[in-house]
Amino acid sequence: MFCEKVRIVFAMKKVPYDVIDVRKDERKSLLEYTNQRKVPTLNYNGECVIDSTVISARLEKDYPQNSIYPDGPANKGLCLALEDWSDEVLVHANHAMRRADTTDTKQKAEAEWDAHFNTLEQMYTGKKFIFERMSIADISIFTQLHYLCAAVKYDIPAKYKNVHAFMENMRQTLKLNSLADSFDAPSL
Ligand SMILES: N[C@@H](CCC(=O)N[C@@H](CS)C(=O)NCC(=O)O)C(=O)O
Repeated sequence: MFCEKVRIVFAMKKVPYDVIDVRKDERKSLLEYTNQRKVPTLNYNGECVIDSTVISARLEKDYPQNSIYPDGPANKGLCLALEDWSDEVLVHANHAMRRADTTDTKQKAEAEWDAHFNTLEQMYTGKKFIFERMSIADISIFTQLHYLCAAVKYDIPAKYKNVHAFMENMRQTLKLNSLADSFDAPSL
């Protein structure tokens, strides 16, 4: 999900990049290059940049067109807080759902997601995006929900109409044929 988040930012900025799939050498090359195991890691013309939030901010600095942040410092702060909430809190709910292998753990994971769906349902009431245009907050939230649908294969309950409308809107904005597709468009 964090690599997908960064791929969307690259596409928005229309910046070309190469992908090195570190699964192929069990992350040996990644460990050698960065001394840590997490992806995404960006070799940015020789500069090592780790973490999707840091990579996104780094790209924004050099490529401010199609900004990933809303206008104004107050909304930018809120946007960064929501990005962090999605990356740190929704990801936990995804891991819980992915690992759930008993009725009890499945129920607990569903309850955790229900609380987040209720939050998101309110957040997206009458809105395509949280701020005036698609921001890194929407992208982070989308990548977590997309992973839940496409990888964990969990169907978001139909009663969360705003969440469904948001996903459909993001699918169209990102030019995905279906929500099961992964994002690999070179530019948006
Ligand atoms: N906060 C980081 C999270 C990155 C992360 O958790 N990456 C996972 C894959 S999605 C990973 O590489 N885990 C491997 C490990 O921790 O060994 C970000 O936004 O980039």
